[in-house]
Amino acid sequence: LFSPEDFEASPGPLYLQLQRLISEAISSGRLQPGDSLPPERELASQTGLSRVTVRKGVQALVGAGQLVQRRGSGTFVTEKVERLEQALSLLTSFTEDMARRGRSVESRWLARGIYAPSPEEIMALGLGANDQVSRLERVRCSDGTPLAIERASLPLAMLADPAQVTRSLYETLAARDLRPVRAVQRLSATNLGPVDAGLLQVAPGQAGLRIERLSYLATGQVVEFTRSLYRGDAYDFAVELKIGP
Ligand code: 16G
Repeated sequence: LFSPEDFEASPGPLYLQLQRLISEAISSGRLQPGDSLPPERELASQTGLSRVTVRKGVQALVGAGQLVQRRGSGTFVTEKVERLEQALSLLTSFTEDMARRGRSVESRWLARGIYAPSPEEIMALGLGANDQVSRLERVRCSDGTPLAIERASLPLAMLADPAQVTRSLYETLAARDLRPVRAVQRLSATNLGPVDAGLLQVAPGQAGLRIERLSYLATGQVVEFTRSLYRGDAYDFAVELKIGP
């Protein structure tokens, strides 16, 4: 990809030069979205730079969102995601939304179990002092791209055994006539912190949408309290408005 001569002529700190060279290779198309970067050790021997300098240059590009690092598999040129238009007025599940688009669904589990509720969960779900909650935390991916982190909490009356949810929460609930029929959703903007950005494979600080959903049965009982972080670069939310009274 590079040679020591690329560095001899140019002024400035070496890691910045490497950062600029990789950036130029991306904008010229020599490195394509999704391409892997040679391993650190190989870049160091190609360029004659130390591994520490290579790491610094690569990290700067990871921080800027031009490269992504996947644990165990290496460093890649960031892929642009196709934006999805999502209707805000329909009470659908992630699985249904993706199926309607003919896209696959993959979920990476972060947590699935029964826990003592946090004060926020107690408030949202109207729990008593000794109640517990079922928690489902997943990175929701489609066609291999992580799109959202979802943290769903349900009273045990709605989901006594969280291990029953293997694919779709709404499918599991529907099988027991507990599918929500109404929900209140709140949206707000956020900059993704390093951990969440890592899970979504984007640069830390990138824009995200925080969505909170409280969903209910026809009886008024709360079914789920879900806090999600959606990638800001992957979604357009759309809603139809009607003239007021
Ligand atoms: C949606 C819902 C989430 C629900 C999930 C169930 C939003 C913001 N969130 O992603 O509240 O828990 O679907 O999906 O729309 P599943 O049935 O595929 O597990």
